[in-house]
Amino acid sequence: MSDTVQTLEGWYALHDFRTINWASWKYVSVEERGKALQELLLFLEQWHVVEINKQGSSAVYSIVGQKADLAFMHLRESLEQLNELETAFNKTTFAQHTIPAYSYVSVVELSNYMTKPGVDPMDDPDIVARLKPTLPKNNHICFYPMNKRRDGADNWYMLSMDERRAMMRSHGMIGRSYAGRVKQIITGSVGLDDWEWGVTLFADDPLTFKKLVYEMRFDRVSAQYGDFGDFYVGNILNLSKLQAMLEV
Ligand code: 76R
Repeated sequence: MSDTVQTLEGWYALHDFRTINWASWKYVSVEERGKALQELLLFLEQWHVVEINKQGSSAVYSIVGQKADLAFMHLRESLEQLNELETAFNKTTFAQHTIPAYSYVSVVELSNYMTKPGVDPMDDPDIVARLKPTLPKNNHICFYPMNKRRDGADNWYMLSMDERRAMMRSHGMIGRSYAGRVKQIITGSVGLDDWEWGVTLFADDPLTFKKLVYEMRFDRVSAQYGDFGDFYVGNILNLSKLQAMLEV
C-alpha cells in the first residue's frame, strides 16, 4: 500500500500579477483611457456573471509594495478557460498598459489527511463546495507559494502517512483557531508550476496574516518542512476603487 496522500482537485486557479505602466497610461488621451476603462469594467462584469452562475470565481486586488500593482485571482473549470480568459484580457487596451510581474497556475486541492477511512469525501457537500469556492471578498489577500522540504534528513516525502498526518493535524488545529478571522484556499501545483502549493489567505485585518503565518512557523510541519516563496499582500478592489486607482 502506497503512502501517497490522496488529493481531491477542484477548480483551476490563475494568480495574475501586473505592474501598471503609469507612463503609458498617462500618455494616452482622456478618451482612450475612458474607453480602456469601460472595456475593463465590462470584463469585470463578465467575470461577475461567471461567479453568479457558479462556473468560477474572480477577484481583483491592488498589491502593496513594488512586486506588482494589481493582482487578478481567477478560478475556472479548466486550464483552457483560464487560458482563454487571460488571452482575452491581454488583448484589452488596458492590459497593454500593464507589465506582467508574476503568475501562478495551480488547482484547488484538498488532501485526505483529515478524512476518516471508508468515507467518500465527495459525499460531503461541504467538501465539494470547498473544491469550487467563490473567492471570499475580504478586505485583504496574502499569496505565497511553498514547498515541502526534500533536503537530507528533512524529507517530507520520505515520512510515513502516520507521521505526516500527525503533523498536519497540529497544522489544522492552529489553522482552525483562526476560524472567522482568516480563510485559506490551498491550491496544488506539483507538475503545474514552480512550487508545490499556492497558499492564498483572505482576511479583513492584515495583521491576521502576520499572526497566523508566524504561529505556523513554530509548528513542526512549517518549521522543519516548509520552504516559502515571495509573499504578495494586497487590498481588494471593487469597481469604484479600481476606477479611483486608475484615475490620473
Ligand atoms: O482543510 C482542513 O481543515 C484540514 C486541515 C488542513 C489541511 C489538510 C489545513 C488547515 N491545511 C491543510 C493543508 Mn493549511 N495552510 C498552509 C499555510 O505559512 C505556513 O506555515 C504554511 C502556509 C497556511 C497559512 C495554512 C493555513 N495547508 C495544507 C497544505 C497541503 C499540505 C500537504 O498536502 O502536504 C499546505 C501546503 C498548507 C499550508 N491551514 C488550515 C491553514 C488554516 C487557516 C487552516 C484551517 C482551515 C479551516 O479550518 O478552514
